[in-house]
Amino acid sequence: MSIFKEIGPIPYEGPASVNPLAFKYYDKDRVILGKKMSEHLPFAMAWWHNLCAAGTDMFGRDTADKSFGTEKGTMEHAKAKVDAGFEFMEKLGIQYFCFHDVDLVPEADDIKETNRRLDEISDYILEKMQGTNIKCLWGTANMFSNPRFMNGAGSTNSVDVYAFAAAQIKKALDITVKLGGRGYVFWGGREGYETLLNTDVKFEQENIASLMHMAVDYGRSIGFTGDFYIEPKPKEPMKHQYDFDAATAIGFLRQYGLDKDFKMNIEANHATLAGHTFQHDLRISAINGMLGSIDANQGDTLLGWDTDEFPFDVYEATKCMYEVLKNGGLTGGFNFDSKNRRPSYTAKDMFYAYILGMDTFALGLIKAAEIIEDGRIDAFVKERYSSWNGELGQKIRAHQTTLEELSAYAENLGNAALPGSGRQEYLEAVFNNILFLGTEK
Ligand code: XLS
Ligand code: NI
Ligand code: NI
Repeated sequence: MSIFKEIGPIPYEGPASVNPLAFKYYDKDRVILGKKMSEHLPFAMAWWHNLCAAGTDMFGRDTADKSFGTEKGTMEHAKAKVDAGFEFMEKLGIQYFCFHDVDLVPEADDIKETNRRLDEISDYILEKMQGTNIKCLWGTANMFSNPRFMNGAGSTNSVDVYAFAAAQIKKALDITVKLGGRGYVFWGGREGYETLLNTDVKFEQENIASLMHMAVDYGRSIGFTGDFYIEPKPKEPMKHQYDFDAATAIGFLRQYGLDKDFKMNIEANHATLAGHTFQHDLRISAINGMLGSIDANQGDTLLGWDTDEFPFDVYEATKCMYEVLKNGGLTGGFNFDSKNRRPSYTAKDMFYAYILGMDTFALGLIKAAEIIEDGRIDAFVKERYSSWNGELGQKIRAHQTTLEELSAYAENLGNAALPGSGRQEYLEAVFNNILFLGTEK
């Protein structure tokens, strides 16, 4: 039984096509730098935005109908979401999905019953997976919606709530492993504080770390070989969130000895909320060996919250793919943690949104590869540091000099010449040149 009857499989038709239900750039078998596009871009559908969220915001109720012909809040609805999700992914050629436990089933009052429902639905998902290439990219536990998590999960002031968080993580790990998940995410939405007048930050951070250690121990004990991820975000819903940005999260992981098991899941809109560019947080993760996965979306610079828009900014996608290519790819993938704008409420809009996102990243991949092959930007960066190639630079890099020696050297120079020009405008012109190659008349 088809849910999206009016929509067929989405073909690749190329940039000249005007068919809105076709890819213009995402050509899954096209080879870029020796690898197929589909391997460079392991796209994932976010269960929550695509199959659950229906447009409710702070000021108004649902605009979209995501009942899929059933009554919401029932197991029948949970199964209809699976049917819809698989049909959707197959029609778009998406090979992965990401989920929170409570996206899959309605939460019961008793966690034992919720867990039973999770067993039932994951059996159903496993059945659906057969005969397809679709797998789980990552799973996570929603430890922010239920009122019990008002003060956080790992950071809560209540030891009972902490135990509930542990129970949810245990089950979410079980389901992630059962569905072949590549990763497991911690997004600390409520791990933070509103006021220091009531908060013991050190105590809370130590408890979060303990919970993560228990998750690693349990995950490894049931055969989970993938990566754990922290998904940094500076604020929203909390005023101060502990995983502010990649640099902060990496420091936390190192401090508590979690850095071997964890990597970053970088979300574009979270990086910008932290006052960084998306590329900045990708680079910081990459140079620390921790660029694991990406939540592909974009924010709005005029709005100070997580708008989770479908990515259409090709500049940003190109810079992202440049980082990913330089990183040698991802162990995770590209999860569209993105939602349709509230007035785009039809089933067709769901497809348009994913086509937009996938084409934007495909274009970003094509252009990032061209930037690397063109070589002008990489060559400039190399040249910019060329003064380090001499004997002195090599000595400093090898930690074989002292302040005394450098001071004597500087005194000999008398007056240091200015460093070479940064040439930002030249480089930006090169970037544009490569992005818009082919527009000549
Ligand atoms: C919210 C986060 C969330 C995580 C998963 O801002 O992006 O959706 O990706 O819990
Ligand atoms: Ni987000
Ligand atoms: Ni996210």
